[in-house]
Amino acid sequence: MSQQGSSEACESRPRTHFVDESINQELADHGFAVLPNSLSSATVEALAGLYQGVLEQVGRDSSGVFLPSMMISRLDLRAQLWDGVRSMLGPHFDPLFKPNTTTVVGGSFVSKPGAQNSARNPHQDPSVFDETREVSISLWIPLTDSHSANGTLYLLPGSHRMRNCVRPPDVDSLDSEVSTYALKKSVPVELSAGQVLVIDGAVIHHSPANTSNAERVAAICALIPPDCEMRYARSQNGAVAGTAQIYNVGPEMYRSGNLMSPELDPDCLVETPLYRPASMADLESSLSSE
Ligand SMILES: O=C(O)CCC(=O)C(=O)O
Repeated sequence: MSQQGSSEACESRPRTHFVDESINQELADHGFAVLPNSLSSATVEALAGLYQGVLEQVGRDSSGVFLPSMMISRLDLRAQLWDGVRSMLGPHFDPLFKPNTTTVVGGSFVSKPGAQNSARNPHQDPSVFDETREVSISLWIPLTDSHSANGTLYLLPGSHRMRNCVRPPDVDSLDSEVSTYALKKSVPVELSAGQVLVIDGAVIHHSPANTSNAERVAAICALIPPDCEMRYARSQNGAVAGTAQIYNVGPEMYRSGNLMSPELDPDCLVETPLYRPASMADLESSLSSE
């Protein structure tokens, strides 16, 4: 998933629920981890087939920009991708978590065409869970080998500890100094097709332009932590800083709802925290707190 925002500090960081404690520790330390086992080539092909099938229906975009399938306007096709990823990857990933904790809820795809304007700027993912209670993680799985030349992901280790837990999707959660720092200091994660990167949605990440002549597609697997509702953080009319409105919306909105200008039920408003862009002071304290 993609976009941004920033906020009031969360008090302490919860932990993830992998059976393998070394993955929980790596996520706590760095904000990302590569899983020891890859998906089979048959599963990678099936995921690629699912995505291509939908692309054939919506038509190819020739703008050259980075494209998240969450922005596809045909909501039925978005739901098809969401459900397809869930049915293919749920049986594979659910058993990696302790019983009754984290499960696969759905998924989407991101495509980076071979084009100069395909870079994705440093960002944190929008907050879709209460991050004061649970870590929000997703899986990023390239369907072709992913390396610096075709715009693999770069991540800034330790930046997930900034504790800016409220990040509306339409507002940049990082100030420009933090973004510039992230562009210089983030580390590339080069992966073979089917390798699985777990990302804490709060870790700063970006991807440079794809300078190869082949499209780089990745599947994103959305996970739901235990006893968590999916939320939507509405910014204060797009202001850089302000008071957010947090609504419990449930997974259906992310599966097939209008994410650009959602109609939100006032009865589902759960809190109204402050948000603001993270500064270098926030980042420095995050990087120094182990
Ligand atoms: O796939 C990429 O290049 C970037 C993906 C990403 O940052 C996101 O979806 O939040």
